[in-house]
Amino acid sequence: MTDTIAAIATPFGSGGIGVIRVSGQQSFDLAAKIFSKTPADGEKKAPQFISHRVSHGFICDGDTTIDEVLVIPMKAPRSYTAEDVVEIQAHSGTIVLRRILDLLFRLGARPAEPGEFTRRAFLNGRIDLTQAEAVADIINARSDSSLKFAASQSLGLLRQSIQEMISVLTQFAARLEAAIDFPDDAGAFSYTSQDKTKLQSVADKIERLIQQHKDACFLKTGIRLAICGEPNVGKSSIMNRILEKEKSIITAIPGTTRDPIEDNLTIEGIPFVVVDTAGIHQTDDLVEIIGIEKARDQIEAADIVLYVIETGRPFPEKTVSKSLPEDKPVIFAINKMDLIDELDMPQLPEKYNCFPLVEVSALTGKGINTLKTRLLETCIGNLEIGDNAVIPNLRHKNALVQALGYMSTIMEGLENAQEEETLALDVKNCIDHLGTITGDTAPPDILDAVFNNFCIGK
Ligand SMILES: Nc1nc2c(ncn2[C@@H]2O[C@H](COP(=O)(O)OP(=O)(O)OP(=O)(O)O)[C@@H](O)[C@H]2O)c(=O)[nH]1
Ligand SMILES: [Mg+2]
Repeated sequence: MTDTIAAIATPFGSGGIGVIRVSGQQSFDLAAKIFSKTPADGEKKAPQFISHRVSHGFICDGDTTIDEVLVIPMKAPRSYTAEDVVEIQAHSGTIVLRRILDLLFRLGARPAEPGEFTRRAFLNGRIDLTQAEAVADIINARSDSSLKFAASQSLGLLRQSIQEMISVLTQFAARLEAAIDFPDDAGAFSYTSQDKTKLQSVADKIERLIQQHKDACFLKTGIRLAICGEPNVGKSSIMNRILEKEKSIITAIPGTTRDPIEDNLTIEGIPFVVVDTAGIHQTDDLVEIIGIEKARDQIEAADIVLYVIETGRPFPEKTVSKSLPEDKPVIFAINKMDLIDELDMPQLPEKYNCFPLVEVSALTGKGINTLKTRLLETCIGNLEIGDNAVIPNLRHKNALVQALGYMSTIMEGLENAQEEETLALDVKNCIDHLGTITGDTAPPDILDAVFNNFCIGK
């Protein structure tokens, strides 16, 4: 890998500064060719780059000064890619940055592919695959919580945990191999209670990581909240109140909302995807019927359902019992509380007493904060995810599931005095699956899948 790559590393658009990143063997030479301590019309002074020291000067193209810049040269391996890297901080503006980049391309650099800088950091052994993926997660983080988990992963905590497991399995594999290769010296393999404890703890760890993925994946993608109920009860009004913007159309005409309408929201750093749906009731209107089907699909797809009823109307027992999901949390909201006397509160039938109930008025905003708190409590109240928790992503989880399968085969095999060759193969397969998580045994297609998710310049 000798070619030198360059790309704009900051987002497009106007801003204070824009950064061009150059990485590869030629990066210092290329930067020296376009950089001068004086503007183009002055006496050209060749720069003396000192690693990790900022140089101030100008990028010049022949007689033309393109921009006044700061250049940060970083000698390998103390750089993002672990290669020679030069970062040029110019005035941000697409035209200026493009001109500098074109100059670099003319002199021999080539445009970086999406994620190529991070891919090089991985291939040069500076970071493992979990850390590379964390870089993408940090860039794409939509909320404080997902950023926090991505940050802990970028510190290498997941890698550490995987490597500890691989180390236990490797030692175990070595003893199996010895018994296979040198039966006279090593004797028959004996499965001790200590082995059992160690293997069990690996299996437990894998299981815990899989569970943490399940618990936390909605913290990354957003907890899906479906707002549903009968027509005209104020679902769209509540949606807009929660979002604090006019997202859904509100009218006094029942059946206003047809297609599901969704938007993102964070409550205390936790991401939600809120979906407003069509009012559910008996109707012959074809368009409404389709809307109601879609509403039911949204209830199905949701992580939590907010069931809205309104004051002054009898509790819609029939609709509720037909629409309530059995397998996910539900919160009831009684809306339009501004219309009634507090003493005149509608009562929910006893069988619904187990559900949290919040009284709100979408008109005045009363109760909306309580509703948000209740949503948070209901969704994440039981999660035990510490600040430094390691949260595997879907790719990691799939590898963990495979590894766990092998762990149970291995442990079963040991109990049943399975032949050592078969056991050794299962242990190897288990190690390989764990290794795909950190990238130690990742085939090229996994690497492509990971790095294709990146943007150019990272
Ligand atoms: N007084 C009062 N009126 C409300 C409140 N919330 C909503 N409304 C009114 O109730 C009517 C229906 O509100 P929407 O938010 O469109 O109700 P919806 O449940 O989305 O209705 P559909 O989309 O037709 O199912 C509108 O006229 C709102 O202004 C409230 O808290 N108090
Ligand atoms: Mg509506």
